[in-house]
Amino acid sequence: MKILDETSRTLNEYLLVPNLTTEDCTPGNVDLSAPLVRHRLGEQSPIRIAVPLVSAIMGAVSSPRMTISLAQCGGFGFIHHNQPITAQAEMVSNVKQHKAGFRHSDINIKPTATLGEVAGLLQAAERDIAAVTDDGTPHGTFLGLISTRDFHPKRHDLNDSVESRMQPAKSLVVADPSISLSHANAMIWDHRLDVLPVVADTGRLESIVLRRDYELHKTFRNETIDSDKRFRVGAGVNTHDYQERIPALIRAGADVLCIDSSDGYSVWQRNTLQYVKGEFGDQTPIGAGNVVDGRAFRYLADAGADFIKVGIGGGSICITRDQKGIGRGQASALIDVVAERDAYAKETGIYIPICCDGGLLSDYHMAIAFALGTDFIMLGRYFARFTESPTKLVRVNGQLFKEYWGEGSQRARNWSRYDQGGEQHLVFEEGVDGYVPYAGSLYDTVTMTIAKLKATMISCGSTTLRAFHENAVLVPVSHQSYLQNTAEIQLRDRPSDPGQ
Ligand code: MZP
Repeated sequence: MKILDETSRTLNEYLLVPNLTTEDCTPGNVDLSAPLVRHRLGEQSPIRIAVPLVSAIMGAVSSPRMTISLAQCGGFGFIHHNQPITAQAEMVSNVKQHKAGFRHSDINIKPTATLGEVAGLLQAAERDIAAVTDDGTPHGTFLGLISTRDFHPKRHDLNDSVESRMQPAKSLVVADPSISLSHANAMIWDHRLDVLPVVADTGRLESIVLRRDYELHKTFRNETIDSDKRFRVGAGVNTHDYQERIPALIRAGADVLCIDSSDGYSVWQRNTLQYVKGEFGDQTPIGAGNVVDGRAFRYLADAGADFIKVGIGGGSICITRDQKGIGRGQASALIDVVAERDAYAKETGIYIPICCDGGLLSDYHMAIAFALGTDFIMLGRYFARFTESPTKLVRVNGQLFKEYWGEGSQRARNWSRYDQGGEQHLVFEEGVDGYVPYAGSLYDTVTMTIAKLKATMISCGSTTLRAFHENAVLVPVSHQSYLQNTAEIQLRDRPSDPGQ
């Protein structure tokens, strides 16, 4: 028996102390790009992501739609493996069939439709925006535009009619369809518009260009998409059927694989890594995990892992700590693994990125994780809240929620993630099945999260994640100051009492 000489700490238990902010520390100068896979020190990782956020390998999170939307924001998604091999391969090839670039709207809706009907149409067509015409056809007079942003539960009643939400047509510029996209976007900027309808000579509505697409286009930076403008996509795998699953995923176009297990410090992960390296060389990068200490990091690094995920028991839907007494506070786990990653890089000249997975309950926890040295972050609950996640939107007591369940719950029964080496079923649960408050489209919230991360880095005098990690000054938070902060948040959230 050995007892570590430390207290297991969560990300919640740290705050950042500002450093000097200099003239070059502006949001425009902050570079959030991160390496995704191993590389030699001093060289660039062969795969980088523009925004260091990746979606969890979970059935309630990473659908093709989520993966594409996240890639459009500069992040990266992993299609889950708790499904037959052909179904997962189909999802991967679905993502690869989409070409990155500007998305146009071709849905036309009658102005008499209710917002609920429009929401249904948009969801079915996997679109965010639709045009409203007077007779509901592309030939009708163009009246306005409606987007999924209008369905944000806090802002609008679902029973409002489209007409009451339409933007006045005079605020829109109508352009000839032969104009180039760059010209269209220049017009959007000049006229300070969010959208630009493109209309054919016949007066028929052809397409719509969104300002947001233009902004997202600028964040692609070639790291998130390879030369044929296809989105990059990841896929989860397990340590059981990998000899059949992995070749099928590679054929379907998966760019990166990740062995998905609640406890990655096992000979089964080493065998899977060695199979991939033996069969496919360095052609197909593969991550491993999850681990919570330096020993496990080194074991998987030596076995060939291209990145390593950190975190056991910290997931918002996870009850592994209660069921098995296994885990470690996410901050303590990161500090240990980051130290081993850096020591490994110094010894071998090979840098293996690490991914902080779970235990991130708010945006500032992400900033703490980057300050502690994670290269990128995997999120489940955060992404499950959005329109783009594959789960049902439900109304409970007048409020909208999305379903969200753990892979170790009875609902997912992902036995290959929690397998104890016995029969192929879950003996006991390690995850819960619940709901998360609906938060509208991914784009708005991710944009906000990015802005917060940049603001934190600016306060800490850093314009790159590496500099942020090297310069960060952190301080542990006392229990008393944690309680005071929580009380202040509750005070801010309480509606003011008119009687006082
Ligand atoms: P979170 O972002 O919801 O806090 O955590 C997501 C992470 O929790 C996943 O990436 C995965 O590592 C982990 N997870 C998924 N299912 C379970 C479970 O059922 C779980 N226990 O812990």
